[in-house]
Amino acid sequence: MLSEAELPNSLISQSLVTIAQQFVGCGKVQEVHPLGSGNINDTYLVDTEQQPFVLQRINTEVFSQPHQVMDNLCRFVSHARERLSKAPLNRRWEVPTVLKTVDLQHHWIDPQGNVWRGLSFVQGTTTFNTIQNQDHATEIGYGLGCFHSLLSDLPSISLADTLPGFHITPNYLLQYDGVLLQTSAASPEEQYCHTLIANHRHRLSVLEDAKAAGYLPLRSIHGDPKINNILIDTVTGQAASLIDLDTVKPGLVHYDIGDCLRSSCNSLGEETQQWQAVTFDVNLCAAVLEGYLSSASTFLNAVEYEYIYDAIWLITFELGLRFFSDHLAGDIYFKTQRPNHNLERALVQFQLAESVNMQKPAIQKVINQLKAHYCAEPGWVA
Ligand code: GN1
Ligand code: MG
Repeated sequence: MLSEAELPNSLISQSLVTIAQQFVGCGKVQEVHPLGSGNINDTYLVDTEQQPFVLQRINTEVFSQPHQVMDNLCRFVSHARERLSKAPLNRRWEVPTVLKTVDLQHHWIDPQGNVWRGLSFVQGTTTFNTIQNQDHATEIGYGLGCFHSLLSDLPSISLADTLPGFHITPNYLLQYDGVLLQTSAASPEEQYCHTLIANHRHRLSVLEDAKAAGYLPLRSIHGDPKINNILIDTVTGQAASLIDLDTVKPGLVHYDIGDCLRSSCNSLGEETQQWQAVTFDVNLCAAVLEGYLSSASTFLNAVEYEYIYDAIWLITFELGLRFFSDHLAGDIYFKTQRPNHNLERALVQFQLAESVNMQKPAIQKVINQLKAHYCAEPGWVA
């Protein structure tokens, strides 16, 4: 049988229409277009006679238990809906709907074993790969804070761990060490990455150590709240929803805070090829954190504030390490568009982490000021 890459485009879109039809029953699917720029799943927008919807093929190489991914997603959706119906927000906030198949299932398995799901498309919204301005930054932060706050009373134990090891930085270091044993001569850029990892490897367990010591609680988190997963209302400019809910599972809110800040405070974006020009913008960081805490201060405890700086540096560095290890391993995890793509992405994240490192006093000052304003509990020093 031909793989998808070998099929003519007309046949691919024909089979996508057939797959999409599983989620619309008697309504007719008109067209299916690729959507977004995800590195893991395949995502499409489906035009139908009625509402458009989002069709996704779950990457089962990454998510080996797709049923659990869907169970977590459904649990999140019903919990967030209930919260919003009991205590409505005074602004727009959308929780996507999981579409049922014609057989009333929350996913569909095609004859090749691919797992597909349908989700509602949130109308009147857009996303950005790079930050637009300070107001956008505040809304990005608010969106994450709102999401965390809706999940703050969903015990993390009620969600399955659908991606063991995700954001456990010491595990990524072990994987890097394993790949390193099998690699030969390094280019100057690769050598630069190796040196950075050697310089910082002693710092990579900071969040896991704090978790193991009981300082930081496991919560229900998003896992991947990067800038382009936060939908912005096209009229008001306000955050309206978080999408890409595969990694909703137990974790530290710090993974999310770090991921949100590393993706929104780098004005050149994570796909830039000018890695040496990448910097971390502290003013944007202040705006994102202000927006975040305006919603998240209701549940965030004093100790959690103490690890925000560490999270910003660590999750940035961690993504550099993940991209670099994948480059060394032959690009087996993240989708790539060109040779050395994962190396370029790694350099961007490592440069960003260096910029965070150099600006530690300024970033910590922002966090301290926000803590003084938002945190009611007494101080605590880690
Ligand atoms: C992956 O597929 P996408 O783009 O939503 C990755 C994230 C990374 C991100 C970097 C499950 O997310 O952790 O931060 O790429 N998701 C997974 O762009 O590994
Ligand atoms: Mg994702």
